[in-house]
Amino acid sequence: MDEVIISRAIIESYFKNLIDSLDVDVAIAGAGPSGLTAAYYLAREGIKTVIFEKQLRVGGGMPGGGMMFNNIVIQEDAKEILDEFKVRAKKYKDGLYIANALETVSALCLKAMKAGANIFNLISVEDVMIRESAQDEEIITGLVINWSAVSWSKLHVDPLTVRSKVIIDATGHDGEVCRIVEKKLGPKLRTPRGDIMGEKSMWSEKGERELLDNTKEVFPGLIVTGMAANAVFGSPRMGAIFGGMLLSGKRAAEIAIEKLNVVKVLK
Ligand code: 48H
Repeated sequence: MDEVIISRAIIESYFKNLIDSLDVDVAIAGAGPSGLTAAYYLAREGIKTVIFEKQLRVGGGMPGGGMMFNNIVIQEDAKEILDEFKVRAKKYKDGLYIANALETVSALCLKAMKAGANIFNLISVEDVMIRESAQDEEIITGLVINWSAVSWSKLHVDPLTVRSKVIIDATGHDGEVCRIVEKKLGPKLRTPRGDIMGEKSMWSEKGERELLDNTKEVFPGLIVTGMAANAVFGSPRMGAIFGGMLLSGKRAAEIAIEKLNVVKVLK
């Protein structure tokens, strides 16, 4: 057992994967529940999909459940997504199910990767790549990425770039990709004011209801999903009910597929 061969195996295979992910169909920022769900439904259709996750671990806010009690609540509408991921869920009351947060995150991650999505942890999205279309419309054509350790250590290190036909912002409460677009290009988001409207206080029913409408192309080439969608469009937070995140991730995948002109209906 040669330590150098172990090192070579890791480095060679990692960089082969990374190089393979420099030009993709869909690049997703954030491996929380919405990003992982989107990645699964895209990869399942043979669409080349990559996720860049800032943190060491995947799952975003899901492993924490509610106030660190690591169970999550899922409503009836999203139960079929749990079934698709083979997550065990117990009926709690009419229309509400309870599932283990860690089991759910593990299933989302495993199924997304087995479907063919690449996930890179410890890589942050710090900017986007912009081009002009034939109609002089600004369009996002890629993500600018860097090791998370660079920003955490406040180092001045230039980033690298990934080209993608469609980008999905699944960065949660902060809506980081949309925030970057707003900062660099001005108030040009497809919100009523053009800027980020800001997340509103807790109202589970309204937050979940508005989430699917908020999941949309918010700038040419950029789809927003999950908590980021509610933050961008000024809808409420909803606490530890996660059905909307799964449904929103699936919806983001459907929109991306429409944009990629692959005419397929997701089951
Ligand atoms: C790469 C990044 C970057 C970046 C952040 O927060 P998440 O879990 O997001 P969602 O929308 O899938 O799920 C939201 C849910 O977890 C939640 O917070 C709920 C339901 N809250 C309700 C309430 O009332 O509070 O995951 C986002 C992921 C995280 O893993 C981040 O580390 C990652 O995105 N991320 N990755 N580049 N610039 N910014």
